[in-house]
Parts: sequence; structure tokens; C-alpha cells
Amino acid sequence: MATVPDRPLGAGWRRPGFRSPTVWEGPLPKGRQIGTLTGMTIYSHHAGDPGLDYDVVVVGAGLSGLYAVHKLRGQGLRVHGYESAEGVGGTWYHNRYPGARCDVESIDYSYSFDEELQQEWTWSERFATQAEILAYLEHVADRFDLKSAYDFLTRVNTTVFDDERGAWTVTTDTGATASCRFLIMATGVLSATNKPDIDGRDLFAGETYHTGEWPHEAVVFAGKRVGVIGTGSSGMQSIPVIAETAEHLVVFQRSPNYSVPAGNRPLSDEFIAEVKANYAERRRLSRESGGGTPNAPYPKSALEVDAAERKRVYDEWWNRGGYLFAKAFPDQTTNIEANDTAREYVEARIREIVRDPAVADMLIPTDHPIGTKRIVTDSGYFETFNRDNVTLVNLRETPIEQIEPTGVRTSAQSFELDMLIFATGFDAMTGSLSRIDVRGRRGRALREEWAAGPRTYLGLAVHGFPNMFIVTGPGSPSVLANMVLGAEQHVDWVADAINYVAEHNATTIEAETDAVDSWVAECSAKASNTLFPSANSWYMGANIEGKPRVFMPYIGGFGAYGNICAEVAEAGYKGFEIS
Ligand code: N01
Repeated sequence: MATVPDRPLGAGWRRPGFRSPTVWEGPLPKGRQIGTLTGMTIYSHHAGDPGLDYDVVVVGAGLSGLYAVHKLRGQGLRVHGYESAEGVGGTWYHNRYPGARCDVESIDYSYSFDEELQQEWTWSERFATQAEILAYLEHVADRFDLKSAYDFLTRVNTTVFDDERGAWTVTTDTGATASCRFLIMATGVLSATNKPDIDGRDLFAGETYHTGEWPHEAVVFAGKRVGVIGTGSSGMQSIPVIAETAEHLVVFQRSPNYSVPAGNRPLSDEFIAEVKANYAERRRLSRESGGGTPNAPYPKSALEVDAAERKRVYDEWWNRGGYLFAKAFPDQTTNIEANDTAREYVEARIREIVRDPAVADMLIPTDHPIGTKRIVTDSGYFETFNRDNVTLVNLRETPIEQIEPTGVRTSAQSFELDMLIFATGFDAMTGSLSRIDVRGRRGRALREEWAAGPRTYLGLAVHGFPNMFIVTGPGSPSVLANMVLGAEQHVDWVADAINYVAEHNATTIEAETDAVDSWVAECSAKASNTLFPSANSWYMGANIEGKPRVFMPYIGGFGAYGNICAEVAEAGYKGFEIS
């Protein structure tokens, strides 16, 4: 005799009106097996379209996809996932370059949906390493039996909507195909790597790596002449670690970036106990906050306080560490004069650290207001340029002319190298979607729909692409907020929307064109009230040649955005057509 558990698999398991499972005393039911929980087999009783392979297909097994599988299975839906990598983790699976860490504190960059999970997992450091985050995601996947939902090493090539059937068909590079009612694109925002087309790029005969596609095998720098192209977060995190053992390191910098030391440290037992005792309140504050963590700026404007008070605040935020420095004062990224005070403070700190004033000059950005590109959270970055085995090359003065079999030739000299590392970033926010051939109503391609920049309603849905949801995509706070809580908020919203469709015996939910127009205008208005559009950042798509210049995330705040989504749902999914 087998039983189906009568306790929730997750919030929403027993939503009114939905076909939730009950305790079975008799022989195994005839539903489709959807997983196991504490040794019991779970069967779906969702009366979806039996002609479809699945109720939901989830693309991606990063932190968004994993939660989507868990949540929707918990609603009794038949869920299947595809993941191009061999394992779970998404960006944390691939970005295993030396020094890779998250710049959001580990105690916040973790799931909140399950209290037991939250209590049983203990982070060892304030800013977790990639390895620890991946171990955490592995733990989550095992704990909730999520891997069983996935085909790994399977890349989704096309997704096509069938107007007649109100369903999607997904095809993959292994030849596997699947039909489903709902499609969840949990494809990640920093997943599609950018390897710039530098002359001779593929001619280099030594070892070549991209930080975003780092191999699983150990990479040895000792005794080697290493070149790194790119000084964004990935470059600035890996450079100090590489410099420790490389014979010589050449850093090819096109644009300098602002960085603030992480102030990383091990977490004490007392601190962890206090966090765990107050997690609920911490999460509540995070959900209401601007950035998805329980941090708020100083309560006064940078221009309202005198120089001594301003310095005290900047000292405090500098010592806190990391990108939050951009939010020390509330007007720092909206008012250029306020921004200048932060910029001058950081410039002075860089000059204190870097011994050679000419090198310090090269390391200080001059092309964007501080904080309008993500401030890097580093561990010893500027100090690295005091080492004898490190050379900084300013590509603005001496651009790369050619990559050659033996190294890199700039307009000034040739650098002989044994290893070349591309820390050149991503086709962010839209790249992972545009690399899939997504076809909506009447065969319309998402690439065409977004030719002038991404157009979504709430970052979640696209007109003409019914039943397709994007998690943490363009038009949502996404990378401007805590991605884990962002993913939970999105997936919970989508799960409720799917319930709503089922409860109303409907087949499709689709963003209305007017709703998309107004949301795009709202996102643009919010961005234009800030200094962000003035930077050539990946937020703007400016790092990819030919990409439309549009500020992609929603910058109205995480809490405010959550409220808007909730109001839309409460108003019967205002702006969506349900049919
Ligand atoms: O990528 P980037 P990233 N020739 O785009 C340079 C998150 N992240 O992987 O600025 C020469 O920021 C480019 O130069 P320029 C985080 O949100 C987080 O470092 O275009 N150089 C730039 O210096 C971050 O913002 C963490 O002039 C070229 C670099 O390559 C985001 O991911 C860690 C070039 C790319 O920097 C992306 O970071 C890592 C060319 N042709 C990443 N093309 C943490 O949590 C590009 N570059 C801490």
C-alpha cells in the first residue's frame, strides 16, 4: 500500500479550486509519477490536457528553474525541465573561475520558501564562493528531488506556440521534443557568454578560457605568462587570485571599473544563530526593500549633510564592503552632484592603495557615474597592481591589434603569453533567450518582437507569446535586486497565475499589447529619472555590438515591483487576456 502525502510540498499545494492530491489508502493511483518526498511517491492528479506531454516545461536548472520545478510540482502539475549543462546551478555551474563569489551576502542570497531548508543550511562566509553556492543548489536539488524532473546535457533549440491547441512544443539538440501548456524560461540573465570578435581571436595557440565557461579541471597558473582581457566583476575577482601564482600577469583593460573591497569574513556561530532566529523578519524587510536585502540607504541626501558627516557615511559603507556602496546615500545614482561626492571618495581610496600614481590614474574610471555600472566587490584588486609580476595595459591608449599564436599584440608592443583568459562578460538579460528560436502566435519570432529592445509586461510575459513566462527577465528588477528572492517572487506569481487559468477553465493567459506598451514606458521613465542610462553598461546592452540601447531592468525597486505584481493578480490579472 502506497500513500500520497497529505502535507504540502510547498506553499500553494492546496490552493482552493485546484486539483490537489489526497491521502490514498488503496492501490497506487493511475496518475503520472512526478517525484518523491521522504520516500513516498507523488502522483499528479492535475486534469491537464492528456494529449500534451507535460503541463509545464521549465528551461534551465539554475536557481530560478529549480524553484519553478519544485513549486509547480507542488501544485500537482506535470513538470519537465531541460538544462544544457551536466548539472544544476546555472550561472553558478559555469562561472567557476578563480575568486568567483557572490556579491550579495550569503545569508540573503538563499531561498526563503522552506523554513526547514533555511534553518538547516549554514553558510560559512559572508560572501559565499561559487563552490559553496553550487553545493547549496545541489543540496536543494537533492533535498526536493528536483533532478528527476530534468533532462541534462540537453539544450532547447526551439519553442513554438500552436495557436489551435494553445500549447507549446519544445525541441532540443538531442532530438527530444515535448509539448506542454505552459513554458517557463528560467534561462538566466548572465548566461550567454560574450567572446568579442577580436582580430585573430581563435589563433592563440596556448590555453584559452572564458570566465563564464570555466572548466571543471584545475587550471594551473604557476610558472605561466597569463593575459586577462576584461576588468568587470569576473576579471576583477579573478585577477588577484591569478596574480598570486602566475609567473607574470598582463591585464588588458579597456574601461576601468569602480570596486569596493568585499570585507569578506567567516561567519561566527553566534551571528548565524541570530540570523536564523530572525530570518522571517529579515526576509520581510528584504521583500519590502529596494534591492531585495534588508539594507537601506542613509536617511539623508548626500548634498544635505556636511563634508564630515558625508565622509563618515562613506567610510561606514566602504567598510561594509561591496556594491552596496552605490546606495550609501539615496540620491547617489539620481543626482550627478551627489554622485560626484561618492566618486571623489572612491578615487581617493584607490590612490591610497595603488603605489604608482600613473597606474592609479589608469585604474580610475572617467566614463560613467559611480554605481551606474555594477560596482565590483573585490578582494585585493587594486593591491594587485603593486605586485612586480603584474602589468596593466590601457587599451584605450594602445588597443589590441591582433591576437597571435604566441600572445597579444597591441598598437605599442607584443605580449608573449601561455594562457589567455576572456573575462569579457555576457550578452546579458536577453542573450540566453535570443539564442533560442522562440516562436509565438502565427510563428512570430521573439527576436523580431524584441528587435528594438525587450518588450515585456512586468518582465514576466510578452504579447503574442501566450503561456510563456520569463523569470527575472528584462522589465523586472532582476539583476538590480537579490536574484534568489526575485526568482521566488516571480515563480510564486506564475504559479498563482497558472492556478487562476485552471480555476477559470481557461487555456491561455497572454499579456495585452497595451499593458506591454505602458510597462515598457514605465520602465523607461523610471530609468530616465536616474543616471544609469548615461553609462555604456550591459544593463543598457551597450557591451554587445548592434544590440539596441535600452535600459533593461526595472529600476523602481524590488518591494514596489512586488506590490505592482500583486495588485495585477488581485485585479484578476489586469493587463492579461485569459481565454
Ligand atoms: O562582465 P562585464 P563580467 N576588448 O561585462 C571587457 C555579474 N557578476 O563577467 O567595459 C577589450 O562587466 C569590458 O570592457 P568595456 C555582475 O552583475 C557578478 O565581469 O566594455 N575588453 C569589461 O571590462 C557583473 O556586472 C559577480 O570597455 C573587452 C569586461 O570585458 C556581470 O556579472 C561576479 C572587450 C566585461 O565586463 C558581468 O560581469 C561576476 C574587447 N573587445 C559577475 N569586450 C559577483 O557576484 C569586452 N571587454 C561578484
